[in-house]
Amino acid sequence: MLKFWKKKPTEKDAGQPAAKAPAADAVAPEGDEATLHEALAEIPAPADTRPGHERFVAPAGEPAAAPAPARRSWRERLAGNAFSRGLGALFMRHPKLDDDLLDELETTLITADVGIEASTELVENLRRRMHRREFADAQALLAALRQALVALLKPVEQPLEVRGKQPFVVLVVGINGAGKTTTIGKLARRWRDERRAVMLAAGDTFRAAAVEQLKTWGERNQVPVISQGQDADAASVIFDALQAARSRGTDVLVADTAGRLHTQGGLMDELGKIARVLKKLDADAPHEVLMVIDGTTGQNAVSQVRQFRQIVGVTGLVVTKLDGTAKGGVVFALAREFGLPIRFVGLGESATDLRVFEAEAFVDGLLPASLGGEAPGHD
Ligand SMILES: Nc1nc2c(ncn2[C@@H]2O[C@H](COP(=O)(O)OP(=O)(O)O)[C@@H](O)[C@H]2O)c(=O)[nH]1
Ligand SMILES: [Mg+2]
Repeated sequence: MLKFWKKKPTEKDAGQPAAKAPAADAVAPEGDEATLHEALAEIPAPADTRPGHERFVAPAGEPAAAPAPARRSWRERLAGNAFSRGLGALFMRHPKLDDDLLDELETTLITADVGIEASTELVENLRRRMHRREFADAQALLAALRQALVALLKPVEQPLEVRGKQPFVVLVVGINGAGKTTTIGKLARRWRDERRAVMLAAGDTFRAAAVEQLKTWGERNQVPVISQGQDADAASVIFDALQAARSRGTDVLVADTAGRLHTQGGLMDELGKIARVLKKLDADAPHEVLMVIDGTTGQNAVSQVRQFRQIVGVTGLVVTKLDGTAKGGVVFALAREFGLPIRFVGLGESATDLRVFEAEAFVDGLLPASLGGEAPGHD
């Protein structure tokens, strides 16, 4: 039944040499270290050119009055997704209810990154029900699949409430290129639109471009950005930012971090240090450790989360790049494996393309329109 699995290329996992931990003082967790290094090695080394330290604070002006463009629906955003294409084609090709259909369904789910265990579980459950003649036709089977997929995701549909602490500190982590800085920009826009006082901390000091990128988001949204330029100590930038946020009565502080190992110590060291210095000012900070995952990374996403959880206690996930041709199934694999709240999903590159995760809207966006049914209210 799983014969196809062996044929599936593991595009992202194969053939990458493991990166070496550069610093002797890096405290690497035993065992799984290589996996993290592999994940990190996938990311090309950034070109950093601009040393120098400066401090930049964008003016905390009035909220921008630009009208929000009409938001596209989840289904429009998720259109072209391998998941929906696969299922649409499958039921077109094979409308008859039989074991072959279920075998192919399993193939489709695994190909869409749902993960072997979750796919097998889902399909075997449907198979039992089919043999009990619970389904009159393929449509009924699809309805049951929809229900099962929603049930998998419901427990992780837990929105992030940035209340109860002032400032509420969100530490954003994840590998390079996952979409951290972009997500922070989108979050700044969202929370500012909710009339919260937001501040950003440019904690990815490894790359000059990363600091500039965050400043651009800050300027665009009139949100202050605390930075000390490239090569500054990330923990000191974030500590500084928390002090500034406290003195200015900021509601939410969002801190960016570097996504890879660098020469002055390991990623683990750096994240651990950031968490420690924050606790000097607020014993409960960070109040959310938000891990950003590129939704096109496939099953590698699962090992990334495992690694980051060991380094720093991840409390919520954001899955980006689910628009376009992403497979989307990794959301199910993550939900099943970790049960960590999925706070947001990225459905595009612009400021309003970050949605609070909704299990039903997501599943209906993935399923072919004729089968999933566009429930009203999924905007
Ligand atoms: N299509 C799409 N692209 C995204 C999304 N989120 C981020 N990106 C893009 O992914 C690339 C890397 O993002 P960036 O925020 O710099 O990643 P970082 O290294 O983790 O900070 C950029 O080109 C972003 O525009 C998303 O939800 N959809
Ligand atoms: Mg970045």
